[in-house]
Amino acid sequence: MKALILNSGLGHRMGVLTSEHPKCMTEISATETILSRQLRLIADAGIREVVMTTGYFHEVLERYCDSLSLPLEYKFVLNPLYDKTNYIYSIWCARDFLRDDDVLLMHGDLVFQNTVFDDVLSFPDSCMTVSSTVPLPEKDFKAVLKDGCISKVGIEFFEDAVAAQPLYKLCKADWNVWLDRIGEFCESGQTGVYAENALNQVSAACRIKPLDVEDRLCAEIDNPQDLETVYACLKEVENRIVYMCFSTDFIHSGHVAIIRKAQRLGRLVIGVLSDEAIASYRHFPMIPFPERKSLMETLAGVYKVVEQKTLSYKENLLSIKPDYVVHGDDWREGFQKPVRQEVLDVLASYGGRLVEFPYSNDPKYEDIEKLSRAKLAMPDLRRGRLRKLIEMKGLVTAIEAHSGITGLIAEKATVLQDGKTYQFDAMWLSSLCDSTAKGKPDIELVDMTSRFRTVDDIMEVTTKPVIFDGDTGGLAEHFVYTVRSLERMGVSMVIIEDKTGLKKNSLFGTEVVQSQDSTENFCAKIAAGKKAQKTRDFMICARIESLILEKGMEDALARAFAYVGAGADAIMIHSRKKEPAEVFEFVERFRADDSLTPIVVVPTSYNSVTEDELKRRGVNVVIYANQLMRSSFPAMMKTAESILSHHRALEADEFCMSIKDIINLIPDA
Ligand code: SPV
Ligand code: MG
Repeated sequence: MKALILNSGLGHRMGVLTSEHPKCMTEISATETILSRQLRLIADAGIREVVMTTGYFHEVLERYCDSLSLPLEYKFVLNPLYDKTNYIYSIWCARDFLRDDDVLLMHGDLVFQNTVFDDVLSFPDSCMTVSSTVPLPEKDFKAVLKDGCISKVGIEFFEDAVAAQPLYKLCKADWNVWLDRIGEFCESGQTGVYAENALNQVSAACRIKPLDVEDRLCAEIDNPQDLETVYACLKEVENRIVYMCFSTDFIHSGHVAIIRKAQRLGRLVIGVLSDEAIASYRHFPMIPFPERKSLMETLAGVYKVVEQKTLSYKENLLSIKPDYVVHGDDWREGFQKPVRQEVLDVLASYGGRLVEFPYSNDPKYEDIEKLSRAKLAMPDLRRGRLRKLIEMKGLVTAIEAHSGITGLIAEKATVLQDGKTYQFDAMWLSSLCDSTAKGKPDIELVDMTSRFRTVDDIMEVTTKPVIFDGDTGGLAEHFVYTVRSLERMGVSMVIIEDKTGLKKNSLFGTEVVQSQDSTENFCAKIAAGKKAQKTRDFMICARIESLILEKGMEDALARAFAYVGAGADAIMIHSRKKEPAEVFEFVERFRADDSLTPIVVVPTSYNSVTEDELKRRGVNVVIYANQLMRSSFPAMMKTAESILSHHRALEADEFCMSIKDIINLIPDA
């Protein structure tokens, strides 16, 4: 496509402003003239060839264009009769450069918004800009519409007309028809009329469609008053604030494209989603917030970068009050739909607008995303993430997983509530559930090789950190090998309980014979484990069974401090009481002396306590230790009984997930 800019006229009505240069060189902002703005937009759009008709001050004009140093090739065509003819003749003078391509035609005194220009360029057919909202001008162009096309353009038409501005995109075939008629006019001496007079005779063959710019800026500057209006309007347009939010770890060309589009609407403020918000909505960010913020700050044309603390835009929108929010149209459906609705509601409350661009789901971008997810699953990256999450969130939640499929539930389950998303942060490799899944009692009967196999099954399909239930840890001489193996696999934390001999599940309490290890022995086991580990990331958590075994609070606390002294990275206090009182007391007293060591709890029996309450009291990790297993068993039993009683599977179908959903749950490799 070529641009054709008509600059042969002088613009007498501009007075002294055009005493030394043509009208197109009039300043319309602190940094731009009408012409420099047009040329910059043309160059930014990737158009290279500009045909410019000249007349008054043609040498000044040519020098000025060169001085702008834009990546454009100019063909200046001087209309030798510039003071006696209209631009119809200037076009005719330039005809040899204008036949072989689509043409973007504009008058040299036209100022338009970026987005108007974008819409003209992306219009699929030949078009002319019109406005259905601007009142019909007395002395300027109006277009008469017929059958969805422009049938006449001129200043004398008022019926069935809309205000029109001489900014056209003309497809080659349409343009050649018009150009031929321009030639006929000029050859018959009609050089003092508008080029549109020729168009009006061939409009049925040209089929130029109206492009309604409504109230966006697209105006000619004819006199100093127009200039003042455009000056103010441009300033307002360019000061508009545009808001976009990013959660990405990396910037690909799709992001850059949408950023460029957003920048054309005004000053771009980018919200960068906080680490915590990303971790609870998608996956742990590969790159921490300060780095992601700097990345955005380095992008050309970004006005400001701010933190967005939640998936909800509300807080930032109410404080920034952007004129526009820009987003891909992919959030109209699915998980982010309510977030979008909230954005629309907030924008409506103060008159802002949502602009959605088509979402590009280029497989190339999906591959990059997949690659980044795959990295999250790698042992070295996964292992340290639990510690980071504890530091970042204060309280992390883990749900039990005992197979690949339950791992996927732990990985994917998401709830959106009050503009926030909730997911589990980590997975708990429960000995109870791992044993139960194999139909075996929780007595350290399932050996480590088999337990590691479960870890591997889960890790293969997930990215979240794993907390391993190490039971008693066995002999210290064996425990050191367990630590090394878990660490190598990318497990983040092993929890070992201070019991000895034949271990039984803690929820039996004193109903069965269970013996607690001596503090000294257990400390030695912790110390041996700490010495064996190779990385700083891996955590050994000491689980205190004193309350389960009714040995009293003092014993629990004394052991807790001793275990921390032996090197434990965290303490788990277990209780099987219906109420959390003893756990609260333990936490309060432990925290009085130790404000740092993470505390882990398993609220299975005292399950009415909320995460908020536990966090407030100083707990750092909440493990939902067996709920997936316990809920799956009755569901499966019900299905089995239904099939048995009906002698067919039809009635059980309503309890079952569809095959399609189950297939979708399993990711492709
Ligand atoms: C497990 O889940 O295996 C545990 C926690 O050790 S509990 O069952 O509560 O003892
Ligand atoms: Mg266990």
